[in-house]
Amino acid sequence: MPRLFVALALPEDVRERLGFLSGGVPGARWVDPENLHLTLRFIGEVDGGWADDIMSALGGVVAKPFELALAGVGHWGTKERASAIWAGVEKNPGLSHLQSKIESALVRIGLEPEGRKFAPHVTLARLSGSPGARVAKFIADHNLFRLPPFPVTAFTLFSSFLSRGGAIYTPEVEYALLGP
Ligand code: 2AM
Repeated sequence: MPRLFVALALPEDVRERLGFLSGGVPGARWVDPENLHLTLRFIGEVDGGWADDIMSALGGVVAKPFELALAGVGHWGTKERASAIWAGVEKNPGLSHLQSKIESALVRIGLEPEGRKFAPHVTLARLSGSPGARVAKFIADHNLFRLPPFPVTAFTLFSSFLSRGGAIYTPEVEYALLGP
C-alpha cells in the first residue's frame, strides 16, 4: 500500500539552491535535491478505495496561486538531539489558506484531522547523533538564507515508497491553483 502525502513540488532551480546548503553536519543524511518538497498534509497508508476519495476531494480544493519565498533554516528537537534540519518559509497567507483548504477537504471525507499546527518547512537532512555544536554552526552560518520568491501554481499528491536507498517520492496527481 502506498504512503500518500500532499506537497508543493519545488522548481528545479530552487531545489538546486537548497542542495547547496548540504554539508558540514556529521550524522546528516541529506535529502536528494530531486526529493526536496514542502509537505502540506501527510496522509499515510491508504487502501485503493480511499485513494479515489482523496483524489476527488483534492480536486475540489479551490485556492489561488501565490508567491512563496523560502527563508531561514531551523531544526527539530534540541540542538544536542536534533532530528532534522530544514529550510523555512516567509510568512505566507496564500500558503496557509491552501493548507487549510486541503486539510478541511480531507477531514470532510473522513480522514483524521492533523493534530499538529502547520509548520511549513522543507526538510534538508535527517540527523542521527549529530554534535550539537555542528548543528548550531549550520543554523548560524545559514541564518540569512533566503531565496527569491517563486510562483506556486499547483499542488501535488505524492506517493512514497520506502526502498533500501531511501524513500522514493512519485508525483501522482497535480492540482492546478486557479487564477485570477
Ligand atoms: P518531514 O519532511 O518533516 O519529514 C513524506 O514522507 C513527507 O511527509 C515528508 O515531508 C515528511 O515530513 C512527512 N511525514 C512523514 N511522516 C509523517 C508523519 N508521521 N506525520 C506527519 N508528516 C509526516
